Amino acid sequence: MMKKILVFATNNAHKLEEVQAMVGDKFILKSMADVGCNDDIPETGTTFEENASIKSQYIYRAFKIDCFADDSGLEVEALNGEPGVYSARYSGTRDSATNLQLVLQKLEGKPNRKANFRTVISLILDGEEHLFEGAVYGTIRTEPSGAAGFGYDPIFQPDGHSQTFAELSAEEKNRISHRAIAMEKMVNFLGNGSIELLE
Ligand code: ITT
Repeated sequence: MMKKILVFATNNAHKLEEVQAMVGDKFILKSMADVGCNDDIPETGTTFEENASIKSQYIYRAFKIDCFADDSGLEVEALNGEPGVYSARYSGTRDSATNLQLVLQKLEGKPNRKANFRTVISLILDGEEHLFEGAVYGTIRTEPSGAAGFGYDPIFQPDGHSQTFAELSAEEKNRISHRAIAMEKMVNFLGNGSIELLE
């Protein structure tokens, strides 16, 4: 019995850390750097599905290795789903504090503060693609709060909780997040990681 080796096609160290904590020792997870890839893959799609697919296909084409990618973001109802696929660079920069301030600014005076995080994972296993999705619903606070997590975590309060994602512990966020839901689907699909390999 050998453990499955999967490359996680991300340049986001926070995502890698979260996903590593979720899979534990079920798989051997490799980063792009581990396989010698430092490319910033251009995300030219207009949906999470397309972008997740672009990232995983890029790694598969280059390295012919089983891999997955996550494309994710925050969708705010009163902003017609923005920042959505543009979450990483909403304000034109990658600076999270600037990006979340822009969301707060655009929501000023709007009573509807409903939002959700969404992740789509594209897994390429033996050359075949499989998609997994996860979403978590909540509201946007009026001010950022908390220092854990990354991105828009300080302004997102998941339903059923009184703290933002950035105020919850990593363990708690990783139990309920959009990424946790999508990852659980992928892990179940992979049979909890104990895959028999012939070599
Ligand atoms: P890779 O493409 O290299 O994986 P990225 O940061 O560019 O890294 P995305 O294209 O998927 O990732 O953009 C996701 C952005 O959405 C991310 O930069 C955050 O701003 C936001 N985001 C995604 N998941 C989040 C989470 O769990 N908490 C807070 N913000 C999140």
